[in-house]
Amino acid sequence: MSVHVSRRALVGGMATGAGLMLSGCDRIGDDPHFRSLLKTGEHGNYALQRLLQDRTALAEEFAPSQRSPIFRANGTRMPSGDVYAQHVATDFANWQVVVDGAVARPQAFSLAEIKAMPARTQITRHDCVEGWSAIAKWHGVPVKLLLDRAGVSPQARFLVFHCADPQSNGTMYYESFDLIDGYHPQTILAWAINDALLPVPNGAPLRLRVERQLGYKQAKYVQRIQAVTTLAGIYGGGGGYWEDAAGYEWYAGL
Ligand SMILES: Nc1nc2c(c(=O)[nH]1)N[C@H]1C(S)=C(S)[C@@H](COP(=O)(O)O)O[C@H]1N2
Ligand SMILES: [Mo]
Repeated sequence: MSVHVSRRALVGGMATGAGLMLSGCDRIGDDPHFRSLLKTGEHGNYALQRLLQDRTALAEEFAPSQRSPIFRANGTRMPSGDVYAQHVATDFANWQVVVDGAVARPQAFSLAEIKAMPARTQITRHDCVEGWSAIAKWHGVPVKLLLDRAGVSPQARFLVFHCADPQSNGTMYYESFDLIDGYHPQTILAWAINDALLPVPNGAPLRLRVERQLGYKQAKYVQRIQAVTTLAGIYGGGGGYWEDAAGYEWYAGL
């Protein structure tokens, strides 16, 4: 059994265990913080995983031969608008990633700077809730290195990834997660897939890989990382485009 499958099995098994623990352990069951976490339906999965899983564990990595013959594109395949078209025409020479919000030193990284930074390579499996998975090799800068340059404030709790593709509801695609995933060693801004520069349909010039979460968390066309203390007030407040638009789980942990 692969590590990945056993982790899923573990979550299922642990959920049952938590039920037993709740009824059997008054001290945790009475803790108001714990109770409110469990009561918040959309954060129930997150609460359980925080309690019961090692969130710093690595996602399974694969051998080059296990890669899928193609890595399809899903969602936006070409961001609309003149600004992105201009970036395509200039080979993304002027693309920047801003790191701001609850940070000591707001930064703007050029694409060239990001490509010159230490990179991580990982062959991982992408799981889309629409019912497909694919294994690919990703290469890019650990998000931790960008965060360290910016100096994330002690009060910051979440990272919001702002994308360059407008959605039909008038907002931009965005996603967010907590700092455990932000500092996770496999959380990278990838600029290459399968040894080639990231193509436009897969999020050129930079897309997120946050390997312990599902496909819709893997923000493409990333242009800003905003550290925040709360997700309230950011678009619909759900922490992501699909969370706001369709009620997807904010914590999409694998
Ligand atoms: N900016 C942006 N990021 C996005 C999306 C999108 O439409 N726009 N789609 C998401 C979904 S649902 C999936 S499954 C993956 C698809 O990545 P791919 O196009 O490289 O296969 O990107 C995610 N990130
Ligand atoms: Mo997806």
